[in-house]
Amino acid sequence: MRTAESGSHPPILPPTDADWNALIQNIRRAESVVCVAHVSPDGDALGSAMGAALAMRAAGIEAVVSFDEDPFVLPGSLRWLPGQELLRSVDELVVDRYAMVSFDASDLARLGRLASVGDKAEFFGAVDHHRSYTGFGQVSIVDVTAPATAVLALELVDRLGVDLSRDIASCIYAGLTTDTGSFRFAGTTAQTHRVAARLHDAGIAHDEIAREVFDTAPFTAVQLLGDAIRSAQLIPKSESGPGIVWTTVTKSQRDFLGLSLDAAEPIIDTIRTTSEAEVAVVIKEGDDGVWRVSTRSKGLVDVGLMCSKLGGGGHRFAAGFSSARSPRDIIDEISRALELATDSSRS
Ligand SMILES: [Mn+2]
Repeated sequence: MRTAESGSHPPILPPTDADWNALIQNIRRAESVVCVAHVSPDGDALGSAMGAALAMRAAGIEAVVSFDEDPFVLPGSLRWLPGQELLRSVDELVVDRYAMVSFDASDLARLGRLASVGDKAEFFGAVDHHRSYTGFGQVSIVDVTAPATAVLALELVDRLGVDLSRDIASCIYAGLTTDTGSFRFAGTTAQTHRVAARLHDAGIAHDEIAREVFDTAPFTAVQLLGDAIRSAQLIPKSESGPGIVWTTVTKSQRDFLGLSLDAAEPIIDTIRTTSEAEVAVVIKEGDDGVWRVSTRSKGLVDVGLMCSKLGGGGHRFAAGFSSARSPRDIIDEISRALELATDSSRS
């Protein structure tokens, strides 16, 4: 039973000027800065890290970008990102004295092997917007109201006193458009659109970015989506729980089509359109045989809270966790967790 400590996270306060000054000071003082995205990096993690590193370079600060992935390749939807000459794999990082700043990672486990690189850094800062952020940074720039870490990365660019170049703006926009689902998710505000307007003014090609990030996939990925849709199941809404639509993507299905795990990432966007379901779940088998569980909520259920109870994390509307159990067991576990959530929201 894991219900007792539910919701006991202390509130995370938005960053103060003192926090920002501490971050900037440590970045400027460093011999070099390693900007880090979380494992299985998405547009927000990589766009933020890349945009920040490009800005640091423009400010005359030595900076590189890293994330822990083997093989060390960008997800297909992000291969257009500017600044890729700054990328270094964990093994390629040859730095003696350095500062490290993580972007969009809520806890150290999300950094993979780079967590220990952070331990040895002279300074370890964190920029994030997850409510589940654990406070691991010496300086934490964490705003849980920010729709994307990229918004905070843009403030970092400004506070470095760097002009917003088209390349930097494109990286920031990658993060913004990813985490807002093209400005459709609830976290999008008038301020989000003002940020987007600034990025437009900096010369980004928003239509090309949208096509790369959301609307481009090889035919094999379309076939994988077809497989996932065909095997999707609906657990109807009941007294005790919300409607859940779920499906699985096995390693053998991917292997047959020659696809890596990130090719399965967009499947949930189609599955979650099911009108009878409040919650959508896609259970994807990694190359290591461990299942990566992605969840989405339409708003009644806080899947971020649910996933953090199941060992993962995320936001109210989008969250995930990993599990070595079978998909059937995983979906049972989720159903039970949602029943509990429904009970407690009534009481
Ligand atoms: Mn994010």
